[in-house]
Amino acid sequence: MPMVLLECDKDIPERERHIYLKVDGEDTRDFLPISNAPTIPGTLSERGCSFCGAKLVIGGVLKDTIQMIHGPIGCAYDTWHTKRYPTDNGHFNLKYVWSTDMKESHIVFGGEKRLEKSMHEAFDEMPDIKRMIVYTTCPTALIGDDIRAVAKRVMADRPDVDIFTCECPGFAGVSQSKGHHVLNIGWVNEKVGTVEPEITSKYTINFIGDYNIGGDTQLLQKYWDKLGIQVIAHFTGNANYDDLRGMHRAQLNVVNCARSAGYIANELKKRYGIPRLDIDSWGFNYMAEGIRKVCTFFGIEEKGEALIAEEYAKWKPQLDWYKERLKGTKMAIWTGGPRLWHWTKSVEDDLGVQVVAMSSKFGHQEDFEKVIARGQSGTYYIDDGNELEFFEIIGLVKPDVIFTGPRVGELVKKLHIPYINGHAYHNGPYMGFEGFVNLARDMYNAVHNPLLSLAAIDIRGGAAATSQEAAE
Ligand code: CFM
Repeated sequence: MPMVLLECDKDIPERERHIYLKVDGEDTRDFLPISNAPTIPGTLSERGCSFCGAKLVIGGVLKDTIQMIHGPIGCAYDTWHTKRYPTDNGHFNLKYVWSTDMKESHIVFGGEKRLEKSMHEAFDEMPDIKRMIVYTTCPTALIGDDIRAVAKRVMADRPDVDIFTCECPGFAGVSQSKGHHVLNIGWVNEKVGTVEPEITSKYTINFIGDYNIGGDTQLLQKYWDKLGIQVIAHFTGNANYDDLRGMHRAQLNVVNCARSAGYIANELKKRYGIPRLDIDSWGFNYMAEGIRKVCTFFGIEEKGEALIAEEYAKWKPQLDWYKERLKGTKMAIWTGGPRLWHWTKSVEDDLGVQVVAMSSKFGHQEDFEKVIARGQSGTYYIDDGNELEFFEIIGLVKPDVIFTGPRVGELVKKLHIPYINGHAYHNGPYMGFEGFVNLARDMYNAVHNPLLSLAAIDIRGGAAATSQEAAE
């Protein structure tokens, strides 16, 4: 019985088709969980909305761009600075967000005038910033505000500005995954090819699907610099708007997050003939393999080997120190989707950690194919999990640490199980060699920190004094 109906799901038996327990000797192709499908009524999903997938995940990362959210104030606030993607210009993107703050009267009478006014106001207030992305949200899409027409008018009034419009309201798809798609395709349709980048190296790439979480992009940039490879555009970590307009000039697209940005890599291949090379940037084995693949493409293998040797000499002893102490740790990963397949084998190979349960909010079939192929038997693979299922799974597999977001993290804290922010990291970067040592350190600190077990002590009635004495 590879598909699992949990006790808590007995009233929503459809959930059985979304939860898989890998068993030895089965042909897993017969048992892929259903995914990228509408959330089942009765389950309290922790998915995000499509607008969030476009704004929070991809567009909002840009470091020189006004993010104008045409909608009620909550749409702006809830997709602002909740992720940590720093920039080298003082974190402009984390400091500011703009909203048209739609109220009932604008919904009734239309919000285009208000949007136009807000756009001018934003450019006036930030005279150094000349780039903007405008997003529709559910209400402004429903009333039919034409944000493209407004953007055209503003660009006609201000010839030095460039504006991209993203029409992806929250309801556009079953999850945030739809927002990735809309932004990818919109960008390649409208903006790629409109700026000619300056070429400074014989070897050029776009690095796609890396959002500089905790400084990932900046760490990997050191590797590209050492290899003499020019990154024309980072899609979109620490990136300028105009860098991304020059993506058509790269010789190779190197893709990390295939889920959120495989679309643009595929389009660049179709339209401009740029090959796509997928790599994993988390973990020693994977990072080395990724560097080797990129270097082989350009015929600079020796440079790659020298970089890998240098990084191993510097960081491998530290990794091994943690491996010695983390071996056998049981980990759960409950994030969006791709990090499941990026991480499950890398923590196993590099740190001796066993991943016992994985839940994906919005992964597609191809993500489950990858994660189940790379994951272990005896592990649960869940699509679009809900909180009750998480609690039940915890009881079944007893993880020592859970990589997830702050919302579910708060829940597991109540069970006195340590959680690590699997989206924004605790103390990143986590990519690359140095980054994976950081991940190991955070995991070690979480698993060995006595605070959570101390928090489990009921201090009413003098128990605190007793435990204090016991500790002495
Ligand atoms: Fe790609 Fe991402 Fe992820 Fe993702 Fe996300 Fe994310 Fe994620 Mo949170 S782009 S799909 S939509 S690797 S925000 S930086 S961590 S759920 S697994």
